[in-house]
Amino acid sequence: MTQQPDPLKIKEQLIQKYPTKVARKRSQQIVVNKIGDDRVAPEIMANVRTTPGIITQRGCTYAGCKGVVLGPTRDIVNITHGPIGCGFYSWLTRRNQTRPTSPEDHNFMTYCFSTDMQEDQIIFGGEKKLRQAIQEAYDLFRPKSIGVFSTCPVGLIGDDVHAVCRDMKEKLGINVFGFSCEGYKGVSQSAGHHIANNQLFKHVIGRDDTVDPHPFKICMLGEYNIGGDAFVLEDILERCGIKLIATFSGNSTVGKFENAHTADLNCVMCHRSINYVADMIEKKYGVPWIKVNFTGAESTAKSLRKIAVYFDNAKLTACVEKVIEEEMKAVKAVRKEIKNRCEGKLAMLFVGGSRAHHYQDLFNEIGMKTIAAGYEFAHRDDYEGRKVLPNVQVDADSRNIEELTVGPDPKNYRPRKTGEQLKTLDEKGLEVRGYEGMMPQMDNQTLVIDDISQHETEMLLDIYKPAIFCAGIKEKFTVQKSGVPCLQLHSYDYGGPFAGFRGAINFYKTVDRIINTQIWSYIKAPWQINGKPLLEAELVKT
Ligand code: CFM
Repeated sequence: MTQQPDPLKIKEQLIQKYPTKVARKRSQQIVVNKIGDDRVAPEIMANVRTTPGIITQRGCTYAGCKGVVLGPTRDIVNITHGPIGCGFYSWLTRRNQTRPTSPEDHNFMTYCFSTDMQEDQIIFGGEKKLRQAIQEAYDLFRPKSIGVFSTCPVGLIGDDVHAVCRDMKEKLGINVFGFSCEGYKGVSQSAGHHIANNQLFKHVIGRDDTVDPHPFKICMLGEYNIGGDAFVLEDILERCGIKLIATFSGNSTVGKFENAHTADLNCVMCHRSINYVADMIEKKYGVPWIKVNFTGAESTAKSLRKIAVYFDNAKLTACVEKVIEEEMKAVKAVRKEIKNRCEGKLAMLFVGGSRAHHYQDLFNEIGMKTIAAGYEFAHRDDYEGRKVLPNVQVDADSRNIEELTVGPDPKNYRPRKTGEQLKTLDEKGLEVRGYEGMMPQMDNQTLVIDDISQHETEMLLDIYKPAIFCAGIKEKFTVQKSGVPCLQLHSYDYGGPFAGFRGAINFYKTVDRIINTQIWSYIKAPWQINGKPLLEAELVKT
């Protein structure tokens, strides 16, 4: 690998053109990584408002609530209460896949439901139209549950969606509940995750107490089945002999959420979007949670082993080891070949609130180095680890969002492990309720950038000329115009799955194809490279 430029100097370059106040703020969100022996990361500013005028990658609170957390659930009718512009996004374009188990199984994910608010409702209120929309959806589809999602104007005019939902729940006899997830409510989609978590906990989880007799029951939290990831994981877990009670919320149903509290362990994939549910289930029902990562073959093996250690059963452990051994054979064969072509190349990842971390494992596996990474909307704990939580300032965002007070359920609180047992598990490396965050796992002298701007993106591309840049559809084409391939880690560009062992193989091959194609050398026209035209005409006078 060639010598890299001094990251501190690059940081200065990135903020050079900003007005002083903006530069001061951005300089706290751009950090040169330095992890000491104590594994403590330098402090980064995160989860703060983007300065107006800066082109951000972020989305809105409604996107985080409706699109991310509830959207992937197939049997709930999700109604967007708002103008039709927001309604377009009630159509799930995020590539969450789902597989109904029978023809009777509901699947509403391909539909758009919107109240289509007009001027009339903005002036005189939209509650009546919302009531009609819920009734109409019920008459047409007979769903078991209906969710109502508030967009910005709903908050501005003050419609009481919760009161309407309460009435309609009583009238229709099905579960109807609302979300005050107006787009402006937080600084990003992260606020929407929290709101979604709260309402799922209040209105859904715990409604079905049926306990499956299976001895190894888990829930998967924060796996949204993008590009079929959840299908791969379901297959692995089944072969290992682990029972999946519910996934939040990929390839899942409201019925499964209702029963989630009966599992014996919660495995958290995406910490950012669903750690609240994990915490609340533990407090109310006594189910501990561990952080897992099924992105990367090694990480998948490690996560499966963590689950086996938790249940501490010889048969389960043997089964898990057998599956890992079988799968790793194919992984290693492909990896060896691809590593030859990818080793030492540079990657940058600026994605969401967990993938910028998780996908570094996959790049490591083929010998690529992550030189710069950052989240769009994660919080300090996702960067520096959960141990910073007591020191995280309650910011404007968090103050806006209700913090539920949860205590043990009088009937269903059953601690699955004693405090002593949890301590022993911790010592075995399970990190119960722990998440180390992205920075301690990155090399020193790499750049960690929160809420990266388009300007900074362009500068980074120019300075480092990485082999690959991972981001989303909004960034993709500007990145590629600079001659650097951009892999979308939100929707996988119609590729994937990338989870588990099979997904890892798929990812290695995808990256190999993207970065080793000749096409990136043709971005510039020949005359742009040589500085002079290929053909010259002369005026010939006769
Ligand atoms: Fe979690 Fe997600 Fe992500 Fe996220 Fe997202 Fe997503 Fe993402 Mo796009 S829940 S934080 S809000 S892993 S939609 S499935 S890919 S930004 S990194």
